[in-house]
Amino acid sequence: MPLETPVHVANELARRGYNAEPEAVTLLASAPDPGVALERTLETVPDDVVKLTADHVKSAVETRSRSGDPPGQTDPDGTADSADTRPGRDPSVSTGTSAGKSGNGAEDAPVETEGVGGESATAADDTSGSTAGSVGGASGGEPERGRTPADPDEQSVAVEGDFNSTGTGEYSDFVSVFRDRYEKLSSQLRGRVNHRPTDAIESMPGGSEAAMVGMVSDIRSTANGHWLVELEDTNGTFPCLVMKDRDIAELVDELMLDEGVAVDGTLADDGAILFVDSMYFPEVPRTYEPSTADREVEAALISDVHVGSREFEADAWHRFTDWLHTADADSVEYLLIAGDMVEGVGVYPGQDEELDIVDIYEQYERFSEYLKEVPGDVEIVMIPGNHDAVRLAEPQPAFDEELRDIMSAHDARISGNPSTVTVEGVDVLMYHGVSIDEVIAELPDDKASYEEPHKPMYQLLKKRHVAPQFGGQTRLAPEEEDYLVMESVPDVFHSGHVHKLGYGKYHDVLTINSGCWQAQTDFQKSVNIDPDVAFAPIVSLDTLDLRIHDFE
Ligand code: D5M
Ligand code: FE
Ligand code: ZN
Repeated sequence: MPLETPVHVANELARRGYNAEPEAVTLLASAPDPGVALERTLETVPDDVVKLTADHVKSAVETRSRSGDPPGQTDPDGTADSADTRPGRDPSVSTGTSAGKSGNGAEDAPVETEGVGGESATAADDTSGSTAGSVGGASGGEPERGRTPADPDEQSVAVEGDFNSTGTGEYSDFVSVFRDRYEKLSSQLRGRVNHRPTDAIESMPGGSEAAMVGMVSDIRSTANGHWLVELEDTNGTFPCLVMKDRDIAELVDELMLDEGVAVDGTLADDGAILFVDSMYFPEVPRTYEPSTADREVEAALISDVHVGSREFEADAWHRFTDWLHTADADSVEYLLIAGDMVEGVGVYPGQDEELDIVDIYEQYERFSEYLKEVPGDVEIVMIPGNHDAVRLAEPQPAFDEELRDIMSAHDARISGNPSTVTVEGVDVLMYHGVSIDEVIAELPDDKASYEEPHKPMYQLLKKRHVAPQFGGQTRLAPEEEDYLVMESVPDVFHSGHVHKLGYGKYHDVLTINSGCWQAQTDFQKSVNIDPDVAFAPIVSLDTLDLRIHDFE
């Protein structure tokens, strides 16, 4: 078998029962004849060795090391990584000049970088000399150097989100999750207004100024075209009227049921209704300053791999993992996968016909094989999505023991959906993204659409909740606490699910929807979903800049 790429080499070694350091794989793949180098190495290593090191390879193969080269650098004949001849592209995402006022939330139009979607995503390759160019392998005289493994002492990753499910689905759980949501969101809104509980407002005289914090329990338009928004707190509900000719009427478009807001205004003469003057969302404070890493290090953010689907793009995946083995990916030390590892079974009607692997466990086994192609020094974190074999209702628990065992090869960190992953000081909120469909369905196109999948995520940030609405498309499981509230502001917000790539900044929070690794399925065709396939957004953790690689 030809061994021209690190992945081929790693696979061949695995087939023969060997594990290998990434550096060893790189050395072999970059040898003049990788096949010969591999044979020679295996002949010379002691019998008890199961993990090949770079030293094993070096002592077996004559490498013509050039002086000054970093360890692991050899003098390949330029055939390394030849599998991919298509350079990735680097749209050089700016740090995104975020704007957007919060306060009364009257407007929030952060100047985000363009979403890459539809046409632009498949536009001609960029030749502007971006770093991504080296994906394509040796281009000209300079031979390509392989990956230099990360120093584990410098890496740090902590994951929060593997909650303990106590919910039983009973009424009392709904009461407690509602109370907890109210507590958490009202504490975020408290500074904005001097609010009173609904029962206190009920006993205030007509004409008084009043403010309240509540969850939206109903939105109706009146006969005159005004908006009647009913807010609920832990004491009861109160009707609030937003007049159609006021600026704030536009905010009603952004409201979703069950989200928490604050309002202030004046009570009607009979005290039975509040005329709203201002409305506030929990929001990301305008003063928010994201944290960054202390060194040059990057994280690749992906999702929706969908292994097991006939449309899973294995070749693109190989190009991605091959690239991770190159010097261009030296600083990519983390890989965060935001759900839908596999295609699953029985997820939608007629799915059987699109399955390549029909057994769910086999799907995870295959996924695990693909994961092995990722260099061993890359720390992986993954959470489930709606195609994965965990309960559908959110928050979704982490994969169970059986699935963890299947996926144990790479020692990935496995957590629930959503989770906050702190990578070298940078908080990345990972949420698969099912509620994004709902935000898009409920809000006007300019606020949320599939073409700009980061914008509905802005709405979630503004509402400080990953899945505001109960009882809609997003299935929510009541737990003692509302784990779906964003109690703290993330530095990076990462989702997938809608299979569209888009990114931008919302009040300085880098927001990314990472696309997918599955070509359009017949089912998606029938519902008009045109996916962005095989992009890898790479975040620089020290600057929060982004480069996007295209492995299609
Ligand atoms: O979701 C991929 C995308 O497809 C996401 O935006 C939801 C959409 N989708 C999934 N199922 C349906 C149905 N039944 N109708 C309409 N749109 C749908 P994924 O989670 O990968 O399936
Ligand atoms: Fe998906
Ligand atoms: Zn999904």
